[in-house]
Amino acid sequence: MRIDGIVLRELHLPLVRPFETSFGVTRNRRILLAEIRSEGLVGWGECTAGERPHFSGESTDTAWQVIVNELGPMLASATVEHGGDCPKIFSLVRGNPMAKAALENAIWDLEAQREGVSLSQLIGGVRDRIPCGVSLGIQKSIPELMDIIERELASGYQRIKLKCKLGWDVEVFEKVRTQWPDIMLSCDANSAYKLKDADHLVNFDAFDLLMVEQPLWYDDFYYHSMLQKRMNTPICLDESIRNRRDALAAIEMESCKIINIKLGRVGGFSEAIAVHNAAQERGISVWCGGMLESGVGRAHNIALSTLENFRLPGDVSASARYWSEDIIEPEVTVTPEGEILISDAPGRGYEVRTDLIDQLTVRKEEIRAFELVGQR
Ligand code: OSB
Ligand code: MG
Repeated sequence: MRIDGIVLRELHLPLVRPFETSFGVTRNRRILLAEIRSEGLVGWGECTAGERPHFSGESTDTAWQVIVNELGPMLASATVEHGGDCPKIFSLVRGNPMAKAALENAIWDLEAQREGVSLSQLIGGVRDRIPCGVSLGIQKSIPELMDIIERELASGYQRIKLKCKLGWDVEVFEKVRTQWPDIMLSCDANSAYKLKDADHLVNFDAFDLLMVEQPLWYDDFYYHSMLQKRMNTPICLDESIRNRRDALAAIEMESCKIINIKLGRVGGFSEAIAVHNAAQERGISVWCGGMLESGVGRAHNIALSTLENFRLPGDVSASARYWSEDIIEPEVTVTPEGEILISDAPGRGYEVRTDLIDQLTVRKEEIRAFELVGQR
């Protein structure tokens, strides 16, 4: 495909309510969108880096720098036919998976449009609907959390995930389980605990949790495998899994029984599919995580979730849970059964509202091929 233009934008989008994890509170998102034009088509990708480098080493600002100065010019200077060509094109740049995914996923979107198929069909998706869960941040009080859970269950969501940390864990699980003995319940620590907390973590086993996500260090497999030997609750890894090799190591070491796949964290669709396949071949279920995405990233998460081994409800939920107005049309909605229905329109399946994006844009840069700026 001929690349006719790459534009990077930063948008400011306030969340409808703050989202608190063990590493901090997010109130406003700074979202990077990559727009790639090719032969009359437009592909979109979202960079899922956080505002601060707290979930991973990337942030909105590091990603902006790496896309504008490195990855964007590389892509604009390359011959590209498929989304799957991108990892090789970007291979000189180490790390920075969320920056890479923003561009790679826009190419996958373009490729699907060029082939006249949905992104789900292009990647070999097998579902016409996906099961949805919600990720609930740490709240001011347990009664406030209980009200939120009641509302989310009434909307149909199939699984409730509670963010947790020391002081917001067993007491909370206890109350929630007493009220709702049978719901699918899980928790996510975002690395809030250390191995010395193992005796405490073993108490989680009393609450029939579907999983505990990333209890220990963000870059660890070894201590998670030690912990898994002591706990019945399945460990799910999120932060630790950067690519297929990590998934293989974690599975081999029995560091986890479930893997959360995030497109940004693994660098885009190519690696996400590779992690999915590696896990499937070894009988390890996966599900699709979220990073408080706008509609563009959400559309990609939805397509990814249609692959066969996405067997558990993801953190992929309705636009209205995050935004007063999303930047896609239609917005993402969830059925009373807690499912998102998959569009079979070509590409990402949701129109991008360029007028609204223009209003929300705070910076914008047209990216040039290396030869045009006389670099390298
Ligand atoms: O660990 O899954 C996580 C949000 C930001 C950073 C990390 C995580 C999350 C979530 C939110 O859990 C999931 C969502 O997008 O709703
Ligand atoms: Mg997580």
